[in-house]
Amino acid sequence: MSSFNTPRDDDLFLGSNQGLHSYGDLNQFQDFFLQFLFDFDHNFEKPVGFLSESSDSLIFGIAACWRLGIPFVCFSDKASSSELQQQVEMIDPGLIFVDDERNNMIDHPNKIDIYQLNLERALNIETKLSYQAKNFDASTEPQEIFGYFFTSGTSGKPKIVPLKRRQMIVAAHSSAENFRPRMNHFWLLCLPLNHIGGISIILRSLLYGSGIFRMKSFKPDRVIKFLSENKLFHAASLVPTMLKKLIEQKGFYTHNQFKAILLGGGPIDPELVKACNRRGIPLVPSYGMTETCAQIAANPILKPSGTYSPMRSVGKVFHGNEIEIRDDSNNVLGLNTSGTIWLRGPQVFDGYLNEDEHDSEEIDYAGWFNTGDYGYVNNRGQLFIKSRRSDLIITGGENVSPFEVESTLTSLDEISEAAVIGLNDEKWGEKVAAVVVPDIELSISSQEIQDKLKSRISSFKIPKTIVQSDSLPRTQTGKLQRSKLKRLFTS
Ligand code: S0N
Ligand code: AMP
Ligand code: MG
Ligand code: MG
Repeated sequence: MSSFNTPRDDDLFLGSNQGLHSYGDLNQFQDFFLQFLFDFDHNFEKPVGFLSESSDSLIFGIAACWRLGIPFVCFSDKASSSELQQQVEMIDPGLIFVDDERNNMIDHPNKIDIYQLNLERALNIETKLSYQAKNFDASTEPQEIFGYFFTSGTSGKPKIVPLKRRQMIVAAHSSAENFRPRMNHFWLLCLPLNHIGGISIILRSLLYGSGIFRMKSFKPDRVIKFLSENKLFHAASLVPTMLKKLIEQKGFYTHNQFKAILLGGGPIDPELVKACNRRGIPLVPSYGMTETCAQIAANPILKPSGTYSPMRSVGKVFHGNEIEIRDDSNNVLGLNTSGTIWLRGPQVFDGYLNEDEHDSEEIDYAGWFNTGDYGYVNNRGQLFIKSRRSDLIITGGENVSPFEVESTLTSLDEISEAAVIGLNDEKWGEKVAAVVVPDIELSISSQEIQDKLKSRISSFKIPKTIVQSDSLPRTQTGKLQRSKLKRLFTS
């Protein structure tokens, strides 16, 4: 295992409303976990799967996988049964650890083994390692892949991003230049654990021997209570929707309560940055994505007293990684000129799973990755994000493919055509909205449509606004004119 700091057994690893756990507990759990995998004949060629709400057991499981060099995959606890089915079939894990609530959610043709992971039970058992487990040498031969992550492609079908250990280590190191995690100090983890933003918090802690404080879900009043009671709070990773909610609360942030908030996962409203600046809240606005192991560009900690206030920039791309801004013909553009953002370097993934490197649409022959985002770099090397080129919707930090929602809508008998877009929204940044053409003979209300979608797709993908129309705006050749859809919501 690569580590920048080696924690002692009594250093704190994880806190939550269930109590505190030390690195010694993690050592003990790791033995239990490994022996469990051997006892149940896990095929180490396949990843270990997790399907659970955020819990101490889940964090220990992920941490053990990292330390043992075993690849894992975390399924979203918000996924519908059919979404899960598709994802499990795509990735084919060796076994899946589930929580109580999700015990019966997976039905797989190859009959994957399902187990419940119970941290407390594991910590109360003394594990005797078998000969095989003792000789499982994680420190010298970890697998190259650290984990697999689902990301919503614009086309509708999710894509799988395999991230490597060496890429994650570089990413953790880049982040540490800003945050310098410390032993026995906590990083607040209230992001879900199926995305890289949440997983990165665990990784940074393991590498720096620092602690995590876990909240099952994001509740602003609980964050404030935690802050007021805890002097060892170090940092938090939040998406803009969360931070907006937090600063609306009374009593959030008194001087020097923490080092900074890492803000990412979607477009950052400059007004939000200004509001934090005014109130003295130290912030690190960042830019990153699954494919770059989380943040790949970030500002230095923005303090109101500092002279550095590039309100709209997401900062400079981290050392060792390269950026190019290109036009539609792939010509590299100069400074201050907007175009598509391409990235390359030690934090950038090598390609989607099961995608032939020779006909990858996103990665070119020289290893450059097309982010699909649009922006420019100024004379000082600071990156500015202007928009996304594709139709992907980012709502509250979750990505939604309009095509996936459209095909789910038209799969209903009552709907013959559908078009889905993102509308600007105070709370979510963007919210999912749909125009539907109902079947001539069947009628259905917006509420009924939303209800019918609930069992089919994750709730954040369900359109919050639905208008019904006789037809969709199309060109003469029948192509949908997305740019004309927004009007239908204002009239
Ligand atoms: C924002 C969150 C917490 C909102 O969820 P919550 O609290 O459940 O919402 P409610 O207000 O209680 O729900 C009301 C209704 O809204 C639906 N809903 C829930 N979430 C969304 C959403 N995102 N968009 C639209 N609607 C949503 C609910 O279902 C409910 O509906 P009904 O009442 O009908 O049931 C939650 O969405 C959340 O946790 N979001 C964050 C997701 C995330 O982790 N995003 C980041 C992904 N990107 C990355 O990981 C790469 C970038 C990155 O690494 C990073 C990101 C952030 C910070 C740091 C980094 C880093 O670089 O390290
Ligand atoms: P994901 O891989 O799901 O995390 O999505 C990453 C996408 O979020 C990026 O490709 C961007 O489109 C968007 N994004 C992340 N950070 C920012 C930011 N600071 N400003 C604008 N868009 C962002
Ligand atoms: Mg993505
Ligand atoms: Mg239909």
